[in-house]
Amino acid sequence: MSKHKRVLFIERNLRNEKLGVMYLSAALKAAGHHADLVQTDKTDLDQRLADYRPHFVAFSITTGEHLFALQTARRLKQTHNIPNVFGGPHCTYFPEIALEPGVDFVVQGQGERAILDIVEGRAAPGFIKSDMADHLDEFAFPDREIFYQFDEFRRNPMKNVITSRACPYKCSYCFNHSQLALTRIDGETRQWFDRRSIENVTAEIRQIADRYPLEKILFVDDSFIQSRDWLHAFLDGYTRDVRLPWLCSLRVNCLDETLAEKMFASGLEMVNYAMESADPDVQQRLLHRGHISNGDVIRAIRLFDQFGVRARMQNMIGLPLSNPLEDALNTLQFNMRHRVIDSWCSIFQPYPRTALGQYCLDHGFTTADQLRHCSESFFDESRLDLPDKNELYALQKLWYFIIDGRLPLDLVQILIRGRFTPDIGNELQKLRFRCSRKKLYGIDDGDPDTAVNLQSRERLAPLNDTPIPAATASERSSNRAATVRERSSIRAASPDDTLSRPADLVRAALHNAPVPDRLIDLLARVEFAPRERELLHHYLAGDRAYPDPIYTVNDETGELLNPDCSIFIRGTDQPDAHDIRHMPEPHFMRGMVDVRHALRRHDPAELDPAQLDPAQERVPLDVLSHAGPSTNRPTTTDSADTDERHLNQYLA
Ligand code: B12
Ligand code: SF4
Repeated sequence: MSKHKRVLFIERNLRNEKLGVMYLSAALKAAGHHADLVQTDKTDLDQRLADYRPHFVAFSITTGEHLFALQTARRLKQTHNIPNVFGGPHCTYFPEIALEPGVDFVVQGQGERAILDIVEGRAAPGFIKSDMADHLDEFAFPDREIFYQFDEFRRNPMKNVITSRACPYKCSYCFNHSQLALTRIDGETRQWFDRRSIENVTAEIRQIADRYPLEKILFVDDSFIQSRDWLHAFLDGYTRDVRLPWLCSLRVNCLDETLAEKMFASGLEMVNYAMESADPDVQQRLLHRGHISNGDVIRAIRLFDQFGVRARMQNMIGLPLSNPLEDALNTLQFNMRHRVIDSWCSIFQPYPRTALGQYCLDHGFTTADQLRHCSESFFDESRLDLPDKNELYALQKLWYFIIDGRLPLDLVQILIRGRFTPDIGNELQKLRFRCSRKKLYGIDDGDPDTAVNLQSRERLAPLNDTPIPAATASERSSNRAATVRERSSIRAASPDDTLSRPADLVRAALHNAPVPDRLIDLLARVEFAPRERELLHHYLAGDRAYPDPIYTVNDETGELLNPDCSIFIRGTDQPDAHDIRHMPEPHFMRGMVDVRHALRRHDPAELDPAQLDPAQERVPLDVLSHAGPSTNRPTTTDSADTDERHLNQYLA
């Protein structure tokens, strides 16, 4: 039997290149083995197996992809009896996949060394934990050929590169902190973070440029600014040796003017950054993103603007709050007010083994079963038990267009109450991707669906002059008047009007809005209940249907403006923590936000001060009964241990 082994990586259908597979393929090839990749949606797997005759099949999986991988591995075990190897983020965070029937080898953590141990017969089947001992510079450059043998990946002018692994932050919805908890180095569990040398990164990019079409680099590091010193030195090296346009994700709290200017001068073209929620308390307590303030976000938006960097802000809606819609509208308003260029919105999906996933479980927002069947995509409907789920789904689908077209918030609040079928939702999602691609990457392939009536955009007042509702109100009523004149048959807001068909009402409401016609066509297919139709009539007649979201932030500092938001009540199981601002964990969010609501809905002057007395054991506002016990504990792992024991403890 040849000592050089063939490993076949199996994927269903890839839209993005996977650096993990490229790194493993490089490690295998450097040791004299062979590796290849098959996409089962595009190639007949049995034929490929017959042609390639692999010694191992391999699966690189994120959570969600594991179901297909397990099913395929089991089938191949029966039909071909080929040993399989599993690795990738899902195996790192859910190593119990090693216990699934039909699974041979499972690698937790970095796989470069482990895969060689497996194919060269040094590792026994079962669970293998990487010791993370290798420095990233020691790895061979990713084997790009395994992907670029396919034309769609090869000809893509933008290629992925990573300069670091892991991230020092601990956002509650992200898996990163559980990676930190399980990383064992030299026999001890501790935080692990590694970064490549500048020469190593630039040499890799030069090698890609020599071999493949390359116009820009997408750095896929979790956050590109982990160390300013490193980044300054990197930018010097990059400008000297590479000079290609580049894109990255970063945390805006790490950005300053000098760095922004230098990044831009070295070719930074586009950045991804996240605010997630505009409510500082949600950011800090629920999402554990305490390092970033709204003020940081506002400063960063100005810097991007100043240096002409295209920027995409990421937001998350459907959070486990008692009024997630209000939080979402508040965040939407922040995006509009600060003229975010490209705004991205996802629906929060609770992942098991994340702090926020656990929080949702502990506080009755989800069940263990729902958590296990978490979605592969964060554009699906919310899996949480939340109010206004339909509205949140519709808002996510319209988010980009609302911000890009500066739609009035009272109209938005009517539109999202329509019935958005999954079919319409998917169409809107696709349209959003096409429009955003054109706007963010400047790729205009003449797609007529993405065309926007720019004349109507010019008629709108600039957003930063005045707050949005006031700025657009008069504009809107004159637009509406024009619409009404054109349609001449409408006299007043009455259900008997010729515009009583929802489709006509929607078309009239959006008649002059700077949004693609395709969007209006899709919205015209949405069904509206009589109440919403009536509200649309009122809207067309110039009446406000909904007030603006209740709390707002200071444009300069990002702080909350509403004074009642600073009146906070204690939780019920922490007698010392009467003020939510001093509470260390996010488990009071539900109660806290409920209280805010209660306060806002009453005139604070009418509240009996006794009700707010922090000395009281309970607050006599019934909403507080939702606040649950403090059971949110981080996952911990034992330190030095055998791999099997480690797995057992992890599972326990
Ligand atoms: C770039 C990126 C993307 C890109 C590209 C995706 C891709 N598959 O490469 C895009 C934007 C498309 C994306 C989308 C998503 N992503 Co993403 N993404 C990342 C990011 C930031 C970097 C990935 C990367 O290139 N890492 C570098 C490589 C070298 O590391 P690696 O892939 O982990 O591979 C190493 C080991 O895992 C192991 N290994 C990998 N494969 C195999 C196979 C075998 C056989 C073996 C033995 C070992 C092994 O060895 C490799 C080398 O050491 C990571 C965070 C991170 N720092 O890794 C998140 C991350 C992978 N993404 C994540 C998520 C949740 C998603 C989405 C599900 C989001 C969503 N809900 O839509 C989708 C799913 C996409 C998909 N199906 O792959 C999570 C995955 C968590 C999980 N439990 O699976 C991560 C870990 C972020 C996080 N910290 O929470 N993502
Ligand atoms: S900064 Fe990004 S990668 Fe790091 S913990 Fe937060 S969400 Fe995860």
